[in-house]
Amino acid sequence: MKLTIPKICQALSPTWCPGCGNFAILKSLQQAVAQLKIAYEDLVIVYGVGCSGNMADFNRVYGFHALHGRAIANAVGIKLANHRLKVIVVAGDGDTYGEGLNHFLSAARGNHDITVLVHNNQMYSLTTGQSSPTTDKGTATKTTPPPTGVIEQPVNPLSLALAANAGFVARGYAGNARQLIDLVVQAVKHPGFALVDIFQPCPTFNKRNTYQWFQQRVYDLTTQKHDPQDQKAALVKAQEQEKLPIGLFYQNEKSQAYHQQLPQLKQKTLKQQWQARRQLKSLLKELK
Ligand SMILES: Cc1ncc(C[n+]2csc(CCOP(=O)(O)OP(=O)(O)O)c2C)c(N)n1
Ligand code: SF4
Ligand SMILES: [Mg+2]
Repeated sequence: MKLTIPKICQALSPTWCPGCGNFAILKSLQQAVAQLKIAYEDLVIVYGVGCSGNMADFNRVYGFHALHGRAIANAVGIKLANHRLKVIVVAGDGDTYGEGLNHFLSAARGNHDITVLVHNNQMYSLTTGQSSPTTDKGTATKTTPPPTGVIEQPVNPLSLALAANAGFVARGYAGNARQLIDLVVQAVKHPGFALVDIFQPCPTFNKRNTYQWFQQRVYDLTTQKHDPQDQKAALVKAQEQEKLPIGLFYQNEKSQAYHQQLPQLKQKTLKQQWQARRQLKSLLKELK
């Protein structure tokens, strides 16, 4: 059974605040999954903990709501257990670039075949607005009060991913759903680690990076002569700060995923091999 929009849509309505960028990301992901014509049993979405991760309640697909900062680790495990599955991660900037940063870099280095969608609202929003690793320097938050606001420089997710040799690096924007759908489709098709960092306005706690703020700064990379196969050019684009490019920064067309390099997984998935060798009864006997 192929996943279609009516099949994916959960009866529960999202509980996000009015105007939250998560609505557009949810709809874009659902559209992308429908376009990809993935079978119900072939998709798993792993969610982080956060407003973003609450999407677990709004998609009717196989899913796993991981611990905060451990969405990517769980996704890698699921992919290695059954590499025939498409595995998508939905997590926040805090989850991915804070608590989960080591897993993010490791999965990129390993070229694990997962698609990571980061709802980057530059804030820990579910816990009511503390600064995250992507909060702009100088921003006043509950944990970084005036007069200084955030003292640290923000991390640059795209530069980090490129430095770790991620094979697919893109940036989307909740205010451009058409482009976002396309980026998610391309990311899921990419054989290897794929990052789509998504600018996600949080009107409740991030009063700085608003829709209006982004509208004045974002521009589509395809309007410039950018070659997505040029990793160095992608690094330069990722460093731009006055204007903010959105689109596909880099794609390694020769990407070979982690599981494709394991001879043990050529014929059968790990799950199939496990079932063949160990029956539950004998396992239980062993544990007695
Ligand atoms: C290990 C751990 N640390 C902290 C928390 C508390 N916590 C829950 S959600 C959250 C912030 C989530 O921020 P982000 O990942 O950016 O998601 P958002 O809510 O912004 O979508 C924090 C700190 C937790 N649940 N587990
Ligand atoms: S707090 Fe921010 S991120 Fe969370 S639901 Fe509300 S607007 Fe969205
Ligand atoms: Mg966040």
